[in-house]
Amino acid sequence: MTTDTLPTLPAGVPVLDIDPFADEVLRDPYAYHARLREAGPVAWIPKYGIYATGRHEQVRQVLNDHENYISSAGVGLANFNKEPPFRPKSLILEADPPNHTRARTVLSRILSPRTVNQIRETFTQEADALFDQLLAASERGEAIDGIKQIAEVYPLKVFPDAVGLEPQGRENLLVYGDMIFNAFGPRNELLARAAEKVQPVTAWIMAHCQRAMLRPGGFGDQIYQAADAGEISQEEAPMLVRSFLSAGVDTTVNGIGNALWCLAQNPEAYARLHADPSLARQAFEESLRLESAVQTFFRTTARTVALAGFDIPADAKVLAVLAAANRDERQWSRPDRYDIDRRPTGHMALGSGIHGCVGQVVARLEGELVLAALAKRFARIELVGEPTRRLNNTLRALGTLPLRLIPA
Ligand code: 4IA
Repeated sequence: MTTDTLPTLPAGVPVLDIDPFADEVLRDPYAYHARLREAGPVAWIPKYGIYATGRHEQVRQVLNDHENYISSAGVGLANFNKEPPFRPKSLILEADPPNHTRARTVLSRILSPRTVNQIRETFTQEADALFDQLLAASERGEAIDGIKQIAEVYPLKVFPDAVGLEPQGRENLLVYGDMIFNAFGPRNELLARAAEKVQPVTAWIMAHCQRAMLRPGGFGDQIYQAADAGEISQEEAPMLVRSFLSAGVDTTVNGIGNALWCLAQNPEAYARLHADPSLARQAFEESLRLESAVQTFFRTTARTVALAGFDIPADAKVLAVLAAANRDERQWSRPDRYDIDRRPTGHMALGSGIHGCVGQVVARLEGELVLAALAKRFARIELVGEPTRRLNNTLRALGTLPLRLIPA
């Protein structure tokens, strides 16, 4: 029968006896994703007392129903109705309308398509400068690490520059991101190890959310301008800068790293991209679908809600496996294939609905420019060693990607 601690399991919901956050599952999640989709439109995971969904239709439904599936109780495993958040809640991610709407309005104006027109030239020059340098190294016959030397350096340069951060100390952003994305999962070893490193880093992050640390005119300063205009309060401004620093780096680092990995494993796709670098945007988009940097997100039910005919009780945690939806055979033909001629519209890698990635125009710009700069200079890219993984409760992340870039 029911207990006080475990949520009630509604009759008929298939049970999936697996730990989605175990090392071996995180290392190779796709067999688990297939089991989750096969189990049914929604499944119960006893280890954590949560529901999980991995089919495209239901993931989409959950993410597009923000009244029944709320974010203010946290978008990780922790239920903020029952335990305090590990850091003050994000004003945009961990919020529902109407509070969410105010924050979202400010951030979406700062990260608008108009902004992209303004930053595009600088972002392009930075990509060209990086790949000119990599071309010189390749001509000397040097192998490179695609993670350290491409996927990390580029976003760590262009995005904090645009936010208006000083150059020193940016490596803190990666440590902070690693912790935040682990903290959406359970309190396992991964989180414990990330949390060890984080105290001085959190202090650094919060200090750099202050207006005096932000270049006038940058994205960060524009948040303070919105506070000056009365759209948000002065206390909310540093918290929204924190959202830039939380969500804007690790995501694009791993998005770009995973795209490089897709291309390194698929020489025919790379050859097509090299022949026509205008495919860069599509190639990046398809890698978002196939190797989604943000693999999962939780929602919390606001009331009893019917999902695919099953009643999910109020205040239950529902795991939306974005990466499983992105390989659902009900939605995609040959879902496990990296096909840069596919138009993967409707993938869930950037979320969907009112919480869909607010920085997506900037994220896509970075991905496109990196792949285009690469494709223009190099005829082939070759894996010259086993890539290693950096396990994280939420992110699909490589630690190293040994590559040889062969000049055109
Ligand atoms: C925030 C989902 C992920 C990209 C994300 C992480 C942190 C925040 C927003 C989004 O701190 O607001």
